[in-house]
Amino acid sequence: MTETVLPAEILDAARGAQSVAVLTGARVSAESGIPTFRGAGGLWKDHRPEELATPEAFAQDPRLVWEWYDWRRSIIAAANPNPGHRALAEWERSIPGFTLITQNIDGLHRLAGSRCLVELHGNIWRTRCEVCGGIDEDRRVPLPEHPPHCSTCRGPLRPDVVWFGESLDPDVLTTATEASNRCDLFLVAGTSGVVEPAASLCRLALQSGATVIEVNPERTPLSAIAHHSLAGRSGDILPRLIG
Ligand code: BJW
Ligand code: ZN
Repeated sequence: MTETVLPAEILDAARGAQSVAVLTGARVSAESGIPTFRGAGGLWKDHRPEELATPEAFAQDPRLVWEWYDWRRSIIAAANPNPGHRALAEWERSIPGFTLITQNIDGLHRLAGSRCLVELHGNIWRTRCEVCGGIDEDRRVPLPEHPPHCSTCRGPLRPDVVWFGESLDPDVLTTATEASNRCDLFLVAGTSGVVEPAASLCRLALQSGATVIEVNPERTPLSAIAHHSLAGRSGDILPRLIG
């Protein structure tokens, strides 16, 4: 495979940054074998992910939605962080101000060693009770029932993730917004840049004067506003950009 040559100007911007915010999306984890939301291989039993990741789908058929999440949990449980995840974890250790904002719910960034991490859309290993609101970590694969039930009040549990039409946790969004506003370099990798409010973090960083670098083999709505678009796979480009 031919490697994209990384221009010196971009390498200097990445290596000279003092305050960095990174936004990652599904494709950073796809290189660990995790199916993505959009594009090839996204279907599960003829269902489109966008139709399952909604409160309406869960209200209508909680068993179906839980079966989908259980299937994804089984894939994620067997997956390992890839060079893209590891490069970002290493970068965090060498930069004074670093925040990794991820749309991914799989926990692979933490497994790779990232600590200054904001999980915008929640985490697939947490459950939330529909009755008492209690949040718990539950790593059982498969789960014994669909839906599983709360150990405190026996109410039905849902995955502690953010579905379409639901608000993001305000504290999580504030942390992500502040990091995007104060960084001097904003790197966006492996996301289609169509889901809000995640995509707007990139615009915020731009308005605050940050240099924006995108890593994606395809063009996205963010390509037009980024200062630099690197066409390639995150597992290939990130280790060379940062290393
Ligand atoms: C590679 C590669 C390689 C290939 N290396 N790259 C403003 C305008 C219009 C609509 C809205 C708006 N504000 C809010 C909305 C509504 C909605 C929204 O954004 N809709 C759009 C689709 C239009 N947003 C919401 O509902 C959000 N809530 C909210 O804002 O509340 C207030 C509100 C509500 C309603 C109206 C107004 C305000 C919540 C969004 C929650 C998203 N949740 C999900 C599911 C999480 C749980 C789960 O996973 O089960 O999050 S949806 C799904 O999309 C998931 C992902 O995190 C997210 C983003 O996907 P991502 O990461 O971009 O993945 P892909 O697959 O789409 O893209 C991969 C990319 O990688 C591609 O570009 C490839 O080219 C590239 N690639 N190989 C690097 N090797
Ligand atoms: Zn409960």
